[in-house]
Formats: sequence, structure tokens, C-alpha cells
Amino acid sequence: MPFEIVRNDITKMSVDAVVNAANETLLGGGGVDGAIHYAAGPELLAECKTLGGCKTGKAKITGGYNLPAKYVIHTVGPVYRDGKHGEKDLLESCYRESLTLAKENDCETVAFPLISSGIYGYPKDQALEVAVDIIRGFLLENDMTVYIVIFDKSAYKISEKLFSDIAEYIDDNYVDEHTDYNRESMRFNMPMQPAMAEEICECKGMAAPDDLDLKLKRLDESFSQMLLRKIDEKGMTDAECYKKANIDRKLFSKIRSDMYYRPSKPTAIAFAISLELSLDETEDMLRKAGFALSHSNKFDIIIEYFISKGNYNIYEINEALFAFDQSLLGA
Ligand code: AR6
Repeated sequence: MPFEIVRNDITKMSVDAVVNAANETLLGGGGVDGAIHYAAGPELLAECKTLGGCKTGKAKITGGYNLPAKYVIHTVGPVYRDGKHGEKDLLESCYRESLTLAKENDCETVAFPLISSGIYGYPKDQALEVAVDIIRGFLLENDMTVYIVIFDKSAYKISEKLFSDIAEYIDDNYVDEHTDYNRESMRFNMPMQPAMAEEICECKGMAAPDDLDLKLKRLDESFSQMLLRKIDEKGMTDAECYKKANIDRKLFSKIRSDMYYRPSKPTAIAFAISLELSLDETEDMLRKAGFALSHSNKFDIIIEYFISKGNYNIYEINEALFAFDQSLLGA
């Protein structure tokens, strides 16, 4: 998955580079900075001393020493005052500069903490929004796996309004398996097979009309075939589709070359989101992979919430899924 939000201690991440939320001296401090220096050992400080500090919004790279990561990218986030002192531009610059350094050093995997959102006081929901925006833009042009590492889940915040809207939607729609039985059994009913439908037409002395013919053929379509057809119909390129789906190129190639590929449910939904399918079309696509959306599952209700609102931003959907402790969309 090119972009992922994970709960972890960043010093434990086995990635090419971890990003450190440092200060302008680059000589260590509290928060994630202290944790990284502690885990990397004194050689990290020795190298940092040779760097001559770093300006706010900029980034510098060192070795990772005793960390599982090969490199540490030190960036200095802004101290948040009131949001009117260029804080957002500076924070955006931290992510951009860090990603550029990672790319220049051939990193394939990079892990970020939520820069400035601790001691420097940047509101967490806004800090997350900035991080996701810049990372998303970067991943449209570059192949890399980027993690946002959340240390303390209770401190993780999406916008209050979105959170309460989704919570309300879940409350309104969440039903236990029992009450949902009828609906579920209807959803899981097998679609009519082409031979069966043809037989019915024959019995009734009817010829199957052209559009029925087409529909019947589509019943036989595999997930992979439907995906490729939809990409064409939407006038998208393959790359546009898999990037928007937060799916990496390798997995997409596998699906493309294997007509019978069975994706996981989050992968199948990620493609439906990327293609901006309606709820019915999404159900159709899921069925091809052997899945359905259900009201006895929070994950499904959250997906339904976003599709029904016409919001197909997979990054926002993943932020919300993470906030509700659900698995994320993508590979
Ligand atoms: N792994 C992942 N995230 C962490 C970890 C960890 N081990 N520890 C803390 N966080 P902060 P800032 C989260 O305060 O706001 C230092 O003294 C934390 O919950 O580390 O940019 C520097 O030297 C928060 O969400 O960085 C500077 O003086 C996020 O990391 C100053 O703090 C950033 O919190 C920088 O402040």
C-alpha cells in the first residue's frame, strides 16, 4: 500500500528512513526526537553535530545507526502560534523537503511522525491534514511507500465534524447480524446464471434482447475483467486508477495479468472508490470477488457513508477508518 497510517513507535519501524521531528539545533530534545536519539545511540548525535543545525521547514539526513531504519531524516516543524504566522506553509515544506531527501537517497519506504503536533502544539487534526495532502501529492508522481506513524492512538484526531457525522451514520445503520438476516440473505443470493436466463426466455418464447445479452455476459465477467472494463469506460489510465486506489503497481500488474485474481475485500473496495462507482456498482464489483457490504460491519458502513456522500477521497476514507479502528483500503 503506497500510503498507510499505522500505530507504532517510530523507532521500531523497519523502513529505509524514519523522519525525526527535530529542532533547529539538531542536537536532540524531547518527544519523538528524544526517542530516536535514544534508540539510535550516541553516534547519531555525533553526526548531527557536524550538520550545523537546520532551519524550520527544511530537512537534513543522517545514518540510522542502531535503529532498524537505514537513515534518519531530521526536519524542523514550526512552533504553532495561531495559524497566522506561516505555520501551514512551513509544515508543508517539512514534508516536501523530507520526501525529496528520501527520494534522492533512493528510499523506498519512509515513516513520518505527525510533525509539530506534540511539543510544538500544531492542532492534530490540521497537522494530519497537511501531512496527508503533501504525501498524497508526492505519491501521484513517485513510487514509494509512506507511513504516518501514530504513537498514541488517543491523540489521533480527524476533524470533529467528520468524526461525529460518521459516528451518527454508524448509529443509524449498524444492526446486529440477526436483524440484518433478510437483507444479507438477499445480497448473497447468487445472480441468475446466463444459461438459466436464456432458458426462461426460451420457455416464454422470447428472444433475449441485446441489452439483456450484454448484461448476461457481464454476469460471467471476472473481477479483473470488470475492473479493466470500468477503467476504460471511465477514460482513466491504469496508473491513474491504481494510484487513486492506493494500490501499488506490482499488485495492479498481478491483477491485470490474472483474469481470475481474487483480491481482498479492502483491495476490491479501493478500486471501486478509485473508479467512483455508485453503491450498486460497488456491490456488483464486490460480488465478483466474493464479497458484499453489510450493515453488521462498521467497516462496510463507513465505506457506504463515503460513497453515499460522493466522497471518493481514499486518503480521507483511510483517515476515518483508522479513527474507527478499522482496516485501511488498499493492498
Ligand atoms: N513514535 C511515533 N510518534 C511519536 C513518538 C514515537 N516514538 N513519540 C512521540 N510521537 P513531538 P514536535 C508523536 O513533540 O511537536 C522535541 O523536543 C507525538 O505524539 O515529538 O514537532 C524537538 O527537539 C506527536 O504526535 O514533536 C523539538 O524541540 C508527534 O510525534 C520539539 O520537540 C510529534 O511530537 C518538536 O516538537
